[in-house]
Amino acid sequence: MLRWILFFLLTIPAINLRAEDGYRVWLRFEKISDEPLLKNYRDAISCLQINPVSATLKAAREELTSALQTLLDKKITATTAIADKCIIAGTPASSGTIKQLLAAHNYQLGQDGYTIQAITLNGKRLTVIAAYTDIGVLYGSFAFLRLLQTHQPIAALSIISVPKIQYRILDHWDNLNRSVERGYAGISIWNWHQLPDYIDKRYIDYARYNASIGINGSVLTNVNANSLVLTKEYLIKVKALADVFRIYGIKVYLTAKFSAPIEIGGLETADPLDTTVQNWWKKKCDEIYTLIPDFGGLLIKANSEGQPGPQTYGRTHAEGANMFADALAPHNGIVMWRAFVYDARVQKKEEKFEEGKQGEHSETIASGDRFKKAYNEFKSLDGKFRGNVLVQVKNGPIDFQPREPFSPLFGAMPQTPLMMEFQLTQEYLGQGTHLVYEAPLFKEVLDADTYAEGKGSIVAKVIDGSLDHHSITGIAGVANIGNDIDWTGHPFGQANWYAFGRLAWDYTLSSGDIATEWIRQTFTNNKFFVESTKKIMMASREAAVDYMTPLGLHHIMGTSHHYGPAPWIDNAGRADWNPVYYHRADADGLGFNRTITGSNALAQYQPQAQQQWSDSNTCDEKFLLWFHHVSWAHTMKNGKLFWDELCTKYQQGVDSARWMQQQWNTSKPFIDEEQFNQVNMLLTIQRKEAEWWKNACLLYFQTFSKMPFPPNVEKPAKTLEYYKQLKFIYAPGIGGNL
Ligand code: BDP
Repeated sequence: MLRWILFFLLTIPAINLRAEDGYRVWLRFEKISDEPLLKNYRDAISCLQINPVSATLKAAREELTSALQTLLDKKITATTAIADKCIIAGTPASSGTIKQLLAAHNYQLGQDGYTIQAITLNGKRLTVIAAYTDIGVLYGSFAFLRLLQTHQPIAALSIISVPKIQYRILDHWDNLNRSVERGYAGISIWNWHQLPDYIDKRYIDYARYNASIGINGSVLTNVNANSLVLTKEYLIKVKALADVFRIYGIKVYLTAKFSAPIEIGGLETADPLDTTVQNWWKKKCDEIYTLIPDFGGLLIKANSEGQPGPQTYGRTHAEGANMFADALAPHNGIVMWRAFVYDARVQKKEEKFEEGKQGEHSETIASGDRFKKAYNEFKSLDGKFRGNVLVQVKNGPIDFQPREPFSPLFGAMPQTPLMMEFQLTQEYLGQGTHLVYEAPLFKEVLDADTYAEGKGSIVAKVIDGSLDHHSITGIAGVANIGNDIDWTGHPFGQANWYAFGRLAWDYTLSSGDIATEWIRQTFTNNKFFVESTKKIMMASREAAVDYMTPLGLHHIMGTSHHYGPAPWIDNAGRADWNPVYYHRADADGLGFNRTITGSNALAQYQPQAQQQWSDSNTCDEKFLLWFHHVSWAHTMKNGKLFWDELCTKYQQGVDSARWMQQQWNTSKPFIDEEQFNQVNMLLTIQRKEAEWWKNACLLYFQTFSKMPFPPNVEKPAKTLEYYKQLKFIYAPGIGGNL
């Protein structure tokens, strides 16, 4: 009997007992499935020489050793001597060979860059991963593993890679009670209660994953800040995280609440020009740096959505930011000062704006368009910020909508380093359940031409400092990470995290190539699967725009939780929280007139940039309703009536969502069943919600257009009243601070 059991156990094929749960994200390092390629890699790699003189180099060694072992299914020996077929990784300080090599070639690698070279030295075939810094070596090691995981040839490698942007940061909107504002993947991964003594393995994996895509900073807390994080009790916890992240080149940052000197410092004011306040922040920063010598700096949301700020004391954003800058400068810390502003003072004008008539170009209207707020408040402050301040600007003028024109600030503050803020978490893109690949959205903005210094002054060149010769540069992504087993809730949310890191490193990479890389590492290198999944990803953002907000519609989702369509809402707390404020549907037509006959927000752009949008007949139709109130009978470029085109776009969005699911169904044989099913269920939700968006929006807009649906558009399943009465009081994503 025992013999039979043994026989049975030994002969059953290796079964993957643990289903793929997504925890390992794109760093799975499964055995190379392509036999000839596996042989080829095995022939080329047999040992690893890396002198672990620092914790970071030790991490690089561990990463390479364990990944190579599983990828190649072969023991890789660590050597101190240089042998044939060795990978040699290190810096001039850790390796004599690398010192010679770098000296001979004079590679320009900067602080974070690396080179990977396949060379022959004294008759030995070697793969060299070299950098001037330890973190560069770690980045190079991950890049090399990426090549293997994506089945690339390695025999003739000659790569030099240097990041284009210096600060590549994830912003967590995580609260101290572990709720996550706009988070759809569980609660916060920071377990403040257990810190500092309990170091969750997830902290290490978080750092590894980020390092593998070049992210080098993490803002741990919500922009709607809680002063408590700046108390000693919490700073000790922050230090514990910093100690873990440091090894992987990740600096920690915190959000600072402007009123902290009052709330936790016992002062009576937080006025930035008051010396007691200034001294309080200086002491606070000294305290932070005593605990965390490489602390990154502070991110501040001020005078926006109820947050206190310098304007509370009659001071400017620059005066506020500079107070922090002065406190951080002795420690080489930076200030990230957000330009996402619309404060209470401005609100009164907005109320007047509601009373004003469209087309009446008065000062009230001019200042009432929320589109114009950031520019109006910041433009005049250009050149007034200290050298260690970055002004962090959201990609668009309103708020992370499925499609926005680029923020006009990007072409307007040449003397100030501007930092890009993207949102990875899908607050306005189907939240936790829609597959929306965001790289095309990021690229669309980065590639947009501001014309600030003539043609070719693209947003990316503003951000990377090359346009205006800035030496500090940054880009931030609002994280989509939570404590769900797969980190992002939706398995494809990981692609947005990945793409953000890759583009922060090199914005010239294409969305398609990044998708391909990610799919190969995350799922499989199977050609059919890769191509088919890439098609889904590449179509997904446009699909979401079409079924939610086509032709330049924006901000028409449910109030507060921002879930689902609610273009009819007109009773939210302030004018510019209401969808009706943004779409302006009436008997004549639809859209927000931001031309000279309306709010004239267009004037915030350079003349050449304005031109592409200023005339409703020539305007790029993707942005039509951002800038024009067009009549229902307006003739589109394809000759259709605007109303018919609007209906058709919504229908196309629904059709695309259906197509995405059909396409996904063809991939069933190629991946883990559980993962296949998981995505399939999510695609069902996405399809249903796409239909819901189309039906609700078209029925509502039809009450103004009074026109029939064109024949190609499916009749809505329910009545407008039905859609209007839907309530979602427990929709996810609303943080504890709201
Ligand atoms: C909006 C979010 C809100 C954030 C705010 C911000 O709805 O939760 O606090 O942006 O960026 O998109 O400050």
